[in-house]
Amino acid sequence: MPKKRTASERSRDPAAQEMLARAEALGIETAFDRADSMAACPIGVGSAAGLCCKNCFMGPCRLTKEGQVGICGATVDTIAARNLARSIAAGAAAHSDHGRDLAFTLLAASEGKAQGYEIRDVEKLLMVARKYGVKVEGRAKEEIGRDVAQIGLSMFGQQEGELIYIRQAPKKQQERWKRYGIVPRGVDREVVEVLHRTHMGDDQKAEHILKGALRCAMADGWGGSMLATDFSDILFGTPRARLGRVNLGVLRKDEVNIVVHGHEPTLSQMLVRAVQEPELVEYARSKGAQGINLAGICCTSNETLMRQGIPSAGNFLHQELALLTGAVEAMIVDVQCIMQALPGVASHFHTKFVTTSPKVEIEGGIHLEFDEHHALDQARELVKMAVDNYPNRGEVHIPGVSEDVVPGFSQEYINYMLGGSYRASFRPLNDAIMAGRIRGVAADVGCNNPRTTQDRSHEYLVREFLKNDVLVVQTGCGALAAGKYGYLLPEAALEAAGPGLREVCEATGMPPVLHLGSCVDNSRILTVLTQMVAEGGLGEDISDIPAVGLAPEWMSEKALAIGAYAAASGAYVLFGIDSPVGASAEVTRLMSETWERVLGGKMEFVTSDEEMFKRAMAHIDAKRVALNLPVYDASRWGRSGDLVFYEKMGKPVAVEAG
Ligand code: XCC
Ligand code: SF4
Repeated sequence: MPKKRTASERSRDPAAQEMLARAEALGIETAFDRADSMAACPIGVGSAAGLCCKNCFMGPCRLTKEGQVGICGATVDTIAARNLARSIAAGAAAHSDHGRDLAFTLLAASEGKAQGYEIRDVEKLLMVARKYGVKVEGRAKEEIGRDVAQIGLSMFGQQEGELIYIRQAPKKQQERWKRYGIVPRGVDREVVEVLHRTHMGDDQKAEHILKGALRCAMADGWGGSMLATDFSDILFGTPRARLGRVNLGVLRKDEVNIVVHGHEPTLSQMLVRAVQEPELVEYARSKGAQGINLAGICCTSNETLMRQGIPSAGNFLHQELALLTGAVEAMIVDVQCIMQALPGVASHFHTKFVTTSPKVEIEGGIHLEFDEHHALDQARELVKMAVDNYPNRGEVHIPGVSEDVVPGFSQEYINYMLGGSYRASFRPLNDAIMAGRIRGVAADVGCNNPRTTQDRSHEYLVREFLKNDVLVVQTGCGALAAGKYGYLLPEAALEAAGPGLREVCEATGMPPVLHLGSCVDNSRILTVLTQMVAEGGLGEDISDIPAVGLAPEWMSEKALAIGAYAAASGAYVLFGIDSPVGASAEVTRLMSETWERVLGGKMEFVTSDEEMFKRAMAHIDAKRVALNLPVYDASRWGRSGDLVFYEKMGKPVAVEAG
C-alpha cells in the first residue's frame, strides 16, 4: 500500500498545499489522494514489469517474462511500439480536432454566420493566406478568410501529397522526412492509418510502426496544431506581451468567479466579452457581488491569459483545488484534460459545473452545447447562470497566493521585441547564442502529474537552465507552473538568470522565460526554431541548434504526440516520470539512436530531474561544439556598471564565475 505523502511531497505550490489541507478538513478527495492510495499499474511503466496488449480479444495479453509473446505471437517490441503509436494518434487527433473546430469557426465568421466572431488580425490572415497560396490583392478580408478556412479544412481530408505547412520547415529537415517516409499526407488520414496499422494482425515491425506514428505526429505539429495556432491568431489576435496573474489567489472573494477550463479559445473568448458587458456587471451588483471575475485553468486559460490578460487560476492539478475554494460560481469546460472528478468536487459546494463541447459530456455536469452561430448569447446565458448562483455561496477560502506574469511571446512578437517595428528580426537572438551570452534554448512544456510533486520538476529545470544562461521557452501547464514562481517576469532575469542571459534580458526588457502559449502552440516553437535556422549562423536545420525540449511532468497522450513531432523535427526531447516503452529495449533504442541518425532528433524517458538536466546541458554544449561556437564561459558576461568602472580604474575586482 503506497503511503500518504506530505503536503510538500504532493505539491511545490503553497496555494495547492493550503487547499489540500482544506480538502482533508472537508473530507473531499482529490487526485492527489487517489495517486497516493492507488499505485500506477506497473505493467507498461519503466523497464521492469512487462507490457500489456489489449488490441484483440484473444488477449488482453500480459507479457511479463523474458521472451514471452502474445497469443498471436506479438513480441514486446511490437506491443510497445503499437501502444505508443496509438497514444500518439489519440494525442494528434485531440490537437487536430481542436484545429478543425477553429477552421469551422473561421469559416462561419468569414460568412458572417458566427455571432460575436470576426477576423481580428488581418495581418496574420494575410500571412497565412500567402502561405496557403490564397490570392489576397483587392479582396475583402472575409473572402480571404473563407478561402483560408476552406483550405484549412481540406487539410484534414487530404489524401495525397503533403501538408502545406511542411514547406515551412528548414529544407534539410524536409529532405530527411522524405527520405525516411514520414511526410504527412492529410491529418485525418495519418490518424486513421495508425489505428489501422495497429489493429491485430497488421503492422508488426517496431521501426515501421513507429514510422507511422511519426508521420501521424507530424500531421499534428506541422498540421492540425499549427493550423489551430494560426486560426486562433486570426480570430482572436496574435499574442503580444502583456501583464497577467497566475494562481488560485486570482479568485475574488467579493465577485462572481467564473472559471474556464480545457483547451479551446472559442467559447472562452465570448465569455471574455460577456463578463465585461455593463448589463451583466450591473446584474452581478444587483446580486450583491462587486463584479464578475473570469479566470482559467489549463490551456483555455493560456489562450485567454496571453490574449486578454485574463488571470489564470493555475495548471492541471489546480482544477479540483479551484473548486475547493468554494468561491467558484461556475466552472465551464470545453475539451481535454478535464478530470471526471470535477462534478463530484463541485457537488460539495454551490458551484455549477458546465460541459459545453458537443464531444464532451460528464455525468453530474450541466450540458449546454456550444454553437458558434450563437456563441455570444450562450456566453451571456452562462454568465447569467453564474451570477444567479452567487447568492448560494457558502463559506469561502481563497489562498492569498498569486504572481504577476508576462505571457504572449508569439514568434511575431519576439521579432518585434528584438528589433522594433522597423527592424523586426531574430538576429539579436541568434547573435546572443553564437556569442555564448545565451548558451542554448530549452523548451519546458507539458502537464502536471499527481504521481510526482506538482511543479517540482518544472521549477527545478527552469531554475537550473536560467542559472546556466539557457533561455527558456514554455507552453501549457509548464508555463503556468513557472509563472507561479515568478519566472515569467522581466525581473526574474535579475534574480535567476546567469550573467549572459541577464545581459540579453536587460537589453531587450524580456523575461528570461518566454510564455509561448497553450499546448497547440508548441507549433509556435517549431516556427521560432525554423526562423532561427533561416536567420543564419546556427546550422542548417533544427537539429543543429543548441536546443532541447522537455516534458518533465507529462501525463497526456497529446504530450507524446508533441514529443514525437518535436523529435521528428530535429529536437532532443526528454520526458520525465517514467517510460511507457521501457519494457522494450529495441523501441527505446529506435526512439533514441535511430531517430537521431535519420531525423536529427530523439526522444528519451528519464526518471530523475537531475539526469534530465545533465543530458540537456550536455546536448546543448555538444551542439555548440558542432557549430564551432565559442565554448560557453560565464565569466565573460555581466561585467556591467561598477565592475567595468573598477576595472578601468585599475582596482582589482574578483569576478565571480558561474
Ligand atoms: Fe493538459 Fe494543455 Fe498537459 Fe496541461 S499541458 S495537462 S495536456 S492542459 Ni499541454
Ligand atoms: Fe494478444 Fe496479439 Fe491480441 Fe495483442 S493482438 S491482445 S498480443 S493476441
